[in-house]
Amino acid sequence: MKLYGANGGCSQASHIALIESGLPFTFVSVDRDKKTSDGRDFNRINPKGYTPALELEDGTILTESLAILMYIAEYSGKLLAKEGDARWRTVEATEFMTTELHANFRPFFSAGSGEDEKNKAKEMLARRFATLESQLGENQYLIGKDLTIADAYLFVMLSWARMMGIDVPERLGTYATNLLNVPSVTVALSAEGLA
Ligand SMILES: N[C@@H](CCC(=O)N[C@@H](CS)C(=O)NCC(=O)O)C(=O)O
Repeated sequence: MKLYGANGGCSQASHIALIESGLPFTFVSVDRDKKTSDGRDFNRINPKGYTPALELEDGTILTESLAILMYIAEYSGKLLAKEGDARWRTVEATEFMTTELHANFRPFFSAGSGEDEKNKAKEMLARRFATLESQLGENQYLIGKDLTIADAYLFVMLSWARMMGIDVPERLGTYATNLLNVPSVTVALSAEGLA
């Protein structure tokens, strides 16, 4: 498999998940001009134009973070409980992050956004992070005792918050710092030139 991703982008969650899964894959980075690190036009690979995109063994392309993360989990048997409450809580939390959390970072990545828009987004992010903090409680990982696809995504969202100078609840800050010691996270950051 091949993962197309942007260094430090939301695709990093899929990158961490792939490393953690142990499935064989190569990482191809995509720059702002939609050129891949091996010199191709990414828009021809994924006409949606955004990362992540996962090239499967049959050459087809799977897009959308939630689908990619679940695919990785399904094929590796890791990062997502096979059944029961933990499975659905993981999917619920990951969807919450790919939509409700991610969307509120958009003003910080868009050159045309004003302070008012950014402040509204900050307020919403604070509410979203508070929800996740209460879900985390005193636990090491968001759901259950093992790392899941939800943790991979939350790590990226917390990195973005740190990069944009957005405050996060203390327990989430500690959680993100602890995740920096997880080998799959370290390897992904290093491969993306962010170690
Ligand atoms: N719905 C997509 C959104 C992916 C997305 O927003 N990717 C961003 C990077 S975090 C991107 O590639 N943006 C560049 C663009 O849209 O041109 C998903 O959940 O995977």
